[in-house]
This record gives sequence, structure tokens and C-alpha cells, in this order.
Amino acid sequence: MKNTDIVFVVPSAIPLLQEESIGTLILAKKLILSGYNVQIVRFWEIEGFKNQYKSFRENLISRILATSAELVSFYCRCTDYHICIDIADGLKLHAPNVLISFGGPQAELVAKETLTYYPFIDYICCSEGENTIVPFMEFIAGGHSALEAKTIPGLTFRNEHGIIIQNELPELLCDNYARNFDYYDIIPESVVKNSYRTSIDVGRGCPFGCSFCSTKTFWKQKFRLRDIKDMVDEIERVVNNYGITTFDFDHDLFTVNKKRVIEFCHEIEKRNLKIKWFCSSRIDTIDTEMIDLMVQSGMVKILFGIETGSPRMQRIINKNLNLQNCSEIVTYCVNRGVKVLASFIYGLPDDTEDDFEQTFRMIVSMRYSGAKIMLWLCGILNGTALYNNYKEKLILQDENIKNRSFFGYQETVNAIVKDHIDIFPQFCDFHNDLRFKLRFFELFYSVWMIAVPKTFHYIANFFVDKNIRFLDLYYKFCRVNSDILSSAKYSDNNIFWGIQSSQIKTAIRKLVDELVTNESSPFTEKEISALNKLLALELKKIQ
Ligand code: B12
Ligand code: SF4
Repeated sequence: MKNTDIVFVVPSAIPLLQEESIGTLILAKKLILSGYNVQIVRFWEIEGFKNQYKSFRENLISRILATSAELVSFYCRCTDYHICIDIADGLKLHAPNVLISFGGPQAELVAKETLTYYPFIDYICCSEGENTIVPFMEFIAGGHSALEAKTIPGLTFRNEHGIIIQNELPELLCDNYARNFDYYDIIPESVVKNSYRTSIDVGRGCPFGCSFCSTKTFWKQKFRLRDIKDMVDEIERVVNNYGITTFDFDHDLFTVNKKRVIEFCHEIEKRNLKIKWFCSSRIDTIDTEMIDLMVQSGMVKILFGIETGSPRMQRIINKNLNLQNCSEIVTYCVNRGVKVLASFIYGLPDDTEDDFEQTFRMIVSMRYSGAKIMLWLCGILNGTALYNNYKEKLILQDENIKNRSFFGYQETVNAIVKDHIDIFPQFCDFHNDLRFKLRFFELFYSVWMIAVPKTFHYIANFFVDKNIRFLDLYYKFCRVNSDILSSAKYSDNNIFWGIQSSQIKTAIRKLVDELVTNESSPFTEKEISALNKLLALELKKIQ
């Protein structure tokens, strides 16, 4: 190829391997092997990133223009979609002849709407690109006529009459797919040098159908696990060439096929690879035999999406986990020395207080079994059943854009969100009494279970014994601390939401005082003294 170049723009926030976009690296390398000139521009490379949006935007546009590329491809996730759109707009203004394409998990889910709303975006590349990236580049290099565009699977484009055409999606890679190339040579050397862990593509697609999940839609619920030998070859190469021995497996559900997971573990052991690895799983696709082998072959961390402790809600969100097995599996992993991340969603549309009480109790019991809890306020994503049911009820608040996006509140960029909330549901809220009441739940969790875990454990055990609702403890916390909570602001790197440690201590103290001094307090004098002792010790440790 002579002059045609492509620039991939990726929203990697930190110069570390685990932030690299593997999909982009694979596509970039494929193009290089086919003779194209490729550059990858990462957000973190650009001055102004994260703190000065306007100069970041200008600098990024200048950086892209300096490459004189014919095609600029943005990797799009929901959280930065408005940013990608805003930058594409500025880019087209500076260089009307540059072609702009969007790819990645968010772009496909709103492909038609995106081309309808934004004339400056030329193409959306849907689905996985391994088999379409080279034909797409050939098409661009050959003069990009709409007639040829029809032949590229997964492409969404405007034809010569301006009508938006969506080609059929490409056939997805087969199960057991292999890759006969390495892409580490196109990652900046400093990124590789400074990283001790990396992500690795081990397969794609989850066969389940949870109502809140958009990855199952993007990967078409087609489960694939990479060829075992090919995967372990890659791991071995990375260990030998770069000295990196910790791997995050990029798969929504690594453990679907027991036989092949076992095969993988044996292969790692056979080659005597001393690695540490992390994967995502479901409680009902794993058993103790698998866990033993996984631990032997280096698994040190595992994520279980449990979402809700209510069997009723398990059915409603179509997760359908048998909750009886949850604590057993989590405890087994913890006892084997594995770090367990147990993920829960709160503020789900159909959650009742009874449902949430069950979730709350499960969170507490898992936390004290040794799992690390991940809490997510239910967000609504395109491509989900939840979106289909709630799209008419979405409400946008500036505060939400701020909380959930890379750059905080930006007047101009947020106008993009406000104009078309149908493609930005993740920034929206919906009316729901319980969800509103639970708006301080993450803060409560951090304050109690992280800052004073022993005190909380004491109270929790007491509540279980006396059959008192955990939720009432949370409500009480909110009531006695309404002054502090009203000033709480979400802050990215502060688990306490911008509240000062002196306020945290006061908030904790106030609740305990309320619990023990109240006339109807269920605690005896002896229990109060034990509780105060514990609390005093833990409060001392808060800086
Ligand atoms: C690893 C990972 C990360 C890594 C690195 C991500 C990265 N730079 O790629 C880290 C940990 C940094 C990360 C962060 C986040 N992530 Co993430 N992440 C993933 C994960 C698990 C794997 C991504 C991956 O490598 N997939 C495998 C590769 C091969 O696929 P791919 O990247 O999609 O690329 C293929 C296609 O998209 C396509 N393609 C892409 N570009 C192009 C371009 C062209 C021209 C063509 C033809 C094709 C094409 O072809 C590629 C090859 O097949 C996915 C889940 C998943 N299973 O995909 C979530 C996922 C992408 N993440 C997601 C989210 C929401 C986030 C966060 C916003 C989470 C959060 N709330 O903080 C943050 C972002 C942080 C921020 N502040 O913005 C969501 C996105 C949802 C959406 N609708 O957009 C996903 C889908 C998970 C989910 N919850 O559903 N993430
Ligand atoms: S949430 Fe997990 S189990 Fe459910 S569909 Fe998504 S990836 Fe699959």
C-alpha cells in the first residue's frame, strides 16, 4: 500500500499493558502484516488528558492530523462514546477529507443511530474485526465507493443517496481459534517495561442472557475458547521475552467448558510455567475439581458476578444463579488462597426492600468469608433487555454525566449526551424510590465494612441473631448523618466520596450512639461496652 494509513484512537488511560486495547492491537498487527502503515494513539499520551479537556481535544486532533492518515478508527466504549463523537466532530472540521470510523462494543450497539445523528462519522465497523479489517482497508484504499461497501461484512455506512445501510455481520471466529502472530512489538517499549501484568485474549462470548448485560449482545452469546496450545504458547512467549508472569484473562466467562479449562490447566503445568492469572466465572460453571486445578496452574484471583442475593431477582434479571451454592464456592476459593471478587448490582428497577435485604445480607456474609465486594449502581446499557424496557423512562442529570465519564462535567461534550440520550443510557437514571434511598449505599459500605470492619461485624452478627433488618441500619445511618451526606461528592480516587476522615469518624460515632443510647436499643450494657471498645480501636486507625 502506498499512502493509505490508518490511525487507531484508543481510550487507554494509563501507560500500562493491562490498559492496552487488545482488539485494536490484533487488528493493527493484521494490517501491518498486510502491508499497511498503522499508528495507535492512546489517550494517556495526549497532554491535558483527564484534567484539561479542551486542550486534550485540540492536542489529540493535532496529533491525529500530523499522521496524515486517510482513515481514523475510534475504539468506542459506552463511557467515552460522547468524547469520541466530540473529537471526531473537531477532526472532520479541521480535515474534511479524513474518513472516520467507529468500532468496539458501544459503536455496534448504536450504529444506525450514530450515523443518523452525526454526519461527520463515515463508517461503523460492527462485530469482531479479525476477518473484516483487511477487506475494509482495501475498500478504503480503493476509493471507498458505496457499491463496494456492501461487500464488507459488519459495515454500517451511507450509500450514494445518503441512506444508511447495515451489512450483515461477519461470521464470528470459530471456537478453538488460533492466532499466528504476536503484537507486543507494536506496544510502546516503556509500557511493556513498566508493567508487571498484562491482559490476554483467551476467548470470547458468554452463552447466558442476563437482562442488564451488553457484552452478551456484542459477542452474540457465542462462547469461544482459544486453541489451548496457541494460548499457552502466547503466555510462554510473554513470560520468556518480557518477564511478565501475571495475566488477566479477557473473557466474560472463562469457565463454561470444564473439559477445556482442565486441558488448559494441564498444559500450563506440563510446561512448568510459573504464572499467576485471573479470570471471570459464574458460580454455576465451576466446581471444586476445577478450582483445585486452576489454583495449581496459577489462578490467584477470580471474579464472580452474583448481582443479587434474592432468588426472585435472580429470575427477573435472568441470571438464574442457584444462590445456595454461592457461599460454598466462594469460601472454597478463599480457603484455597484465591482472592475472590464478588460483584453485586444495586438499584435494579424491580428490587424491593425484601430483595435488597437479601442482597445486603449476602454482601455482608461474603465480605466476612474473605471475598472482596464490588458494588455497581445498576446502569442501563444499549443492547440489553433492561434498555428495551426502560428507554422511555430515562432521566438525565448533569451529576450523572460527571460521575460516570472519563472527563467529569464538560458543558460542550455533555450537550452531545443531552441531545441523544437514546445512545447514552449509561448516563441516565430512572425514577425508583428504593434506588433513590440507596444512593449512599456505596458510601455506607465503604465507611462501615472497609473502615471499621470489626465493629460492623459485631453489629451485623447481632442483627442476624435478633432478626433485625440490615436495611434499617443503613436508613438510620442516613437519617442521623443527613448533614454530612448532603455534602458528599463522588470523587474518583476517594472511596469515601470526598468526605473528610474527621466526618467519617463522626458519621460512624453518630450511628453507634443512636444504636446504643436510644431507649429502645436492643443492646445490653455488656454488649454496648464491647461495641464501644471495638469501635474506639478501629476509629484510632482512621487517618
Ligand atoms: C479488558 C477490558 C477492559 C480493560 C482494557 C480495555 C481496553 N482498552 O480494551 C480496562 C480494565 C482498562 C477496562 C476498563 C473499562 N471498561 Co472494559 N472491558 C474489558 C473487557 C473485559 C475485554 C476487552 C477485550 O479486550 N476484548 C477482546 C477484544 C478482542 O475485543 P474488542 O476489544 O471488543 O475488539 C474487537 C471488536 O470490538 C472489533 N473492533 C474494535 N475496533 C474495531 C475497529 C475496526 C475498524 C474493526 C473492523 C473492528 C473493530 O474487533 C476487535 C477484535 O475482534 C470487555 C468485555 C469483553 N468481553 O469484551 C470490557 C468492556 C469493553 N468494558 C466495558 C466498560 C464499561 C469499561 C469501563 C468503562 C468500566 C467502568 N465502569 O469503569 C472501564 C473504562 C474506564 C474508563 N474510565 O473509561 C464494557 C463496555 C460496554 C459498552 N457497551 O461499551 C465491556 C464490554 C464490559 C461490560 N461491562 O459490558 N476494560
Ligand atoms: S453478566 Fe456475565 S453471565 Fe450474564 S450474560 Fe453477561 S457475561 Fe454472561
